[in-house]
Amino acid sequence: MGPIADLFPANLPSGIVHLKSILAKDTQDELVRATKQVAKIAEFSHARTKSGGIYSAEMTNCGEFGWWSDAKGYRYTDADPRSGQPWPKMPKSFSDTLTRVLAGTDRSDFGPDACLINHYPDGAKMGLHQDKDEADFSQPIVTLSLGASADFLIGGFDRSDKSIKLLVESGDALIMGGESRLRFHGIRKIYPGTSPLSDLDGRLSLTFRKAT
Ligand SMILES: O=C(O)CCC(=O)C(=O)O
Repeated sequence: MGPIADLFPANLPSGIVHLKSILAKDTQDELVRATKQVAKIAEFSHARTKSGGIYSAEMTNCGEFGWWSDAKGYRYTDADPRSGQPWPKMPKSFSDTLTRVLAGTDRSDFGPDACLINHYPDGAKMGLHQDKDEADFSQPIVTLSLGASADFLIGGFDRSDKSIKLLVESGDALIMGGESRLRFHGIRKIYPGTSPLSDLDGRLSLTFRKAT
């Protein structure tokens, strides 16, 4: 674990906690390795939006449930809609790391059953959206960032509300919960060539959720 001096930076909206440099380099490398194992079973692909567009980030999932999007809409499924096979199990390194990251926060009891993994090649982004396909909005979304740095946008509760940008870097964690659980958010841009991890081009976000 890294320094804790920046654990609670000022002026983030209530319910958003940015844990800067919380993951040691060898932990980040292990999470990348585990992600590659997941992707051998459920490969990354560019999901379709409900309206027929295509996400520029590639996605896959692990855990009991996975989030997916296609012509049928946005939803959690217990099997990969592309193959009909169950999503790969959540790697132990994912759950162990999450437990360590959340120890000492008021979210130490968070028990996700899903992890949506986004891979952003250079140039990819994610438009402002709300995460609202989960059953219980009292449960947070916790994201671990790996690889290239990115501008994470935090908006309001209407898409048109002003957003602020937060630089997220490899080894950071971000908790979105409480009053901020349903804020619009997205990824404005990836900073090409900034991944400190030799086995990762672009950016990975491991987004832990409680789907049910
Ligand atoms: O990549 C990120 O940090 C954000 C991902 C995101 O907003 C999502 O998966 O809903």
